[in-house]
Amino acid sequence: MSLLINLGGIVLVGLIIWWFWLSRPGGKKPLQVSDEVTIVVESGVYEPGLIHARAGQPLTLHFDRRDPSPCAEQVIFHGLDTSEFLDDGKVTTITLQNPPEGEYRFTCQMQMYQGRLIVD
Ligand SMILES: [Cu+2]
Repeated sequence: MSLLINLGGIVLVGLIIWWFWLSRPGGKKPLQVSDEVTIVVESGVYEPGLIHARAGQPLTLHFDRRDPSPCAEQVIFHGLDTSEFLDDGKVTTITLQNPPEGEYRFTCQMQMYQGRLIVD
């Protein structure tokens, strides 16, 4: 009898683990590998703020600036020697040719807007 109860407990624990940690396809969404991403610049955040790309492949980023404040006017890719001015109310496309493997921050010039680019 106690064996059955123990087995039942193990099955229950397994179900709980599966439910909370394994059955979440949505939880990994920001880390989908992309070669083309549209990033909305609004209210102090880049959306999405985390981009996952493949090394050795060109990466095209469309920055859709919806924030008129001067804070949002520039995006800087730290460590990639790339920066660009973003026109208010427009989409600015930046193509990174063969970004090397690594993790890079991209920010506005005052670093209030913060994003991360993972290349591997
Ligand atoms: Cu700023």
